[in-house]
Amino acid sequence: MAEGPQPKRKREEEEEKNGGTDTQGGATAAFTLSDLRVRRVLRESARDKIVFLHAERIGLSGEGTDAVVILEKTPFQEEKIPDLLKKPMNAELQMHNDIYCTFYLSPPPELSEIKATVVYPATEKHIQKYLRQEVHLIRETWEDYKNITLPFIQSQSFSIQWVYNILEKKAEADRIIHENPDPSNGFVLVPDLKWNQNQHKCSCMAPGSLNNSLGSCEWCVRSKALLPLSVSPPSPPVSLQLDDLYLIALVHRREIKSLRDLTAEHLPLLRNVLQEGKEAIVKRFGVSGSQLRIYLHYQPSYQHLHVHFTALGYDAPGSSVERAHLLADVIDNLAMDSMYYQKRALTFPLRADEPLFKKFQEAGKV
Ligand code: M7G
Repeated sequence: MAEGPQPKRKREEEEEKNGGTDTQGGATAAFTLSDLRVRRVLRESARDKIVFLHAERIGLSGEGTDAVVILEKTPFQEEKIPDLLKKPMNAELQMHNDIYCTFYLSPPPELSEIKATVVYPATEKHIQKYLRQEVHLIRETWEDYKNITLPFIQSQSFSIQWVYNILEKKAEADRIIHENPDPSNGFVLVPDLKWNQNQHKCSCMAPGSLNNSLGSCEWCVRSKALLPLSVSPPSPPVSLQLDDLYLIALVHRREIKSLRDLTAEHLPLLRNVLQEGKEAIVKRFGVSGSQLRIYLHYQPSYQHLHVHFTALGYDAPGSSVERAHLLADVIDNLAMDSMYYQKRALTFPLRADEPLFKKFQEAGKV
């Protein structure tokens, strides 16, 4: 179970509400992974080869500051697979029976990458987000939204400073795939934090990539140059990891929190996200619109309207029926009835010890 909130966490929660302190307007103060000490495992999945850790960084005064560290074994890269068998390494035979045998390999570092995502400083809410817990489905009517959910998210939601940093080009500016700068109907499309995208090595280790005189592959150079959509970049080299392709469109408008705020007034914006998002992804990554799952979460963790774009073949976290709403369906629903999302009940999962779940319990709704 989670430990009780500490005074330090209280302070962090305040900072969270105010948009953060040292994270405002850009990157967090520099630190290295080795500065972090593991406190406990929050959750792990043998199937997904991922572990969520509650860690802390000890400051000069000896006081620890919480962090969440997510360690994830990265997907195989097709062109490196032959090396896995060829390169000298320990290959320990564990079992041999007739035509079946199992080996355990200890590959060299370049063939055994792990992606580490760090949230630092992390609030109690971040720690709770990743802690394994019992989950319940809530059926929220519009009245429940107004009386229970809305007051709660207005007082408690995650900081969305990272979103503003992207929109204002203070962070991740070099990762932007597409932007429509219109303040009402525009958005920014960037790779999501969850995409194991860092597989394509520039300068350029990718066999089959197009080396130019700078020693970087042509795809890399051209994609970094943020070519206008009218100019097609060459096909990505084989090393680009597209199986778990995951991008996110963040709208420029700041007052739209979630699906619940949408009306027909937002149709031009939503249609731009759907159309331009698909066009940008096919041009940049060669993945067509019919191979993309394009959806909104309800409830989102971050209350600033955003749309998820994932590879259809990728079983992305949060893409199941109790959380994902296809953007094309949302557009059709709003075109039929402008007040659709202010009328209907919406279902979403909540963890048993989330404060919002307790509010629904207190109101006798679960
Ligand atoms: P959500 O539906 O609000 O919540 O989606 P979820 O995290 O429970 O899915 C927010 C999305 O934004 C998620 O897919 C996150 O992985 C992604 N995301 C979160 N952060 C803090 C960042 C970030 O700093 N940069 C980028 N590029 N994506 C982020």
